[in-house]
Amino acid sequence: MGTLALLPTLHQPTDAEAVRFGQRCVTYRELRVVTAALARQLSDARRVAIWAQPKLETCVAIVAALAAGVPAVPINPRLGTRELQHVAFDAAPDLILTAPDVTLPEPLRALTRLDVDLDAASAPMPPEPDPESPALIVYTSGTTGPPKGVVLPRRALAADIDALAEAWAWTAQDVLVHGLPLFHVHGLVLGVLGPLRLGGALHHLGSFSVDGVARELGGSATMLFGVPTMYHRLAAAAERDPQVAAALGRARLLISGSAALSVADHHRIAATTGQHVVQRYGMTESLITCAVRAEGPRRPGTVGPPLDVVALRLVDENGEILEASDDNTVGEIEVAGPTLFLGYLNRPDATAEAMHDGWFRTGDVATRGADGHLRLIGRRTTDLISSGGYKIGAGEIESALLEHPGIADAAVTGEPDPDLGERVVAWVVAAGDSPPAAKELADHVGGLLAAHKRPRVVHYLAALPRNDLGKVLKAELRPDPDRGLQ
Ligand code: MLC
Ligand code: AMP
Repeated sequence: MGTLALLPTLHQPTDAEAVRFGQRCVTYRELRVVTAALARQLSDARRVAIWAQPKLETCVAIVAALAAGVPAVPINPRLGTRELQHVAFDAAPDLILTAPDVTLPEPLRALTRLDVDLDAASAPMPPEPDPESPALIVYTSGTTGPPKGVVLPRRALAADIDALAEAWAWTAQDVLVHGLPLFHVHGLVLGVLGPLRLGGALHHLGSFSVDGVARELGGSATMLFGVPTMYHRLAAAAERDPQVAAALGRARLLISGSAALSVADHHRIAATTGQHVVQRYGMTESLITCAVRAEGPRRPGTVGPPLDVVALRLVDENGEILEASDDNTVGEIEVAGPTLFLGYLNRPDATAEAMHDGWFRTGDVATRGADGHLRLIGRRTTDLISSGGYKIGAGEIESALLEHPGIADAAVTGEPDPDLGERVVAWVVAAGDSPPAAKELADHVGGLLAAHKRPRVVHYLAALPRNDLGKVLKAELRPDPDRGLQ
């Protein structure tokens, strides 16, 4: 098999450990056997959904779909009814792959189900699919409307993992630990396909815990991936418990992404463990585009320079390219290169809006230092809320709130939260005299959408401030002392 394979390790498997979830693990040789057998069962499918619980079966299902060349749609098992209906309709998978003993929710029951069998017998590996063919469809929130399916080709996954391997000297000798979900780029592309492409091992925690991280880094794990909320919790734990600090101190690299790691948490971790957390920046559509290098300077608050294969520029509001490297001039990040997606599924309009002349508009604004390191300042629009590493579209929650009969008008914003980075805040105008309680509204949103999208705070107003065009002026939202907050 040539070097063009996405997962070369499956074509020349060894008895080295590939993926471990607690007591359950597979070697590369075992992974090849089960994935080749499952891939044969997928050969007629046009697209498959994967019920992406944090389990070994999910990793096997993803690898099998990749081996078969069938685009895989990982599904967050905590999605609400509205999101499940949307994904099932939009992605229209022929099959859903799941671990055995799972009860699928109603919106997915009409799909043909295939349970992942870890005891399957050997079969030949299908031929390597075209590098330009779609590999994954990952749903991500925009500012308005339901999440969009980001279609990622095989070459983007391969190019990104290889560039990160170069940046972090990441090799088959590394054992990665994380407790990230398996339906987003961070946990899935970097966290599962990364080690598998490079021939190293993944120890997945099932769900994130400080104790799990400390246990693994105190053992054979060499690298940790996490979102800032996780590092915030690790920083506090390392201050309380010298054993946690010692375990973190042993890591080769601690890597943070998906949201901004605060300078304060960077310093807290450095003070107790001696480790300077490495940040990297990216998006579902572009994969990871910037990273602090393992051997380079680690300035807190920066996400490093662009990866070697990524073209990156800062532009002003008129689209003029900014050449400044003064850590001060602010521009929107645009990226180009082999790590980019193919487009949004069924949304040529949204794809055309996001792309121009081969450049992807990220919507993130940043400055650049003399050393080429980027510092993220925020987003061009405030309608994306960054909570615990998840991106939450304000428009989606506003629509859900308006579906409640007791709500006449609604706006959603984010406000700072020490643990999650930002928390969801709803501003509502009641339809009648007795406004629905905050808990009722949170439950209502949590039923339609994933639980992490529920408003944590609800402000009741007489009317929302709007401009002449009827657009809500979110910067002017203020609590109404007569109506209050819940
Ligand atoms: C969980 N909850 C959240 C939340 N996560 N609420 C708001 N925002 C979040 N992010 C709620 C649950 O609904 C639940 O509510 C309660 O918190 C406890 O649930 P839990 O699962 O025990 O939560 P916890 O362990 O606290 O989760 C925090 C977390 C998690 C940081 C471990 O949010 C997480 O795994 N985040 C990772 C997100 C991620 O992978 N992003 C990558 C996107 S890819 P209740 O009321 O029911 O108790 C990307 C590209 C890139 O962005 O650059 O990487
Ligand atoms: P998603 O589209 O869900 O993949 O989320 C991508 C968004 O996460 C980016 O547009 C950024 O706003 C944010 N993000 C990712 N990494 C970082 C980081 N290291 N620092 C700040 N924001 C980040």
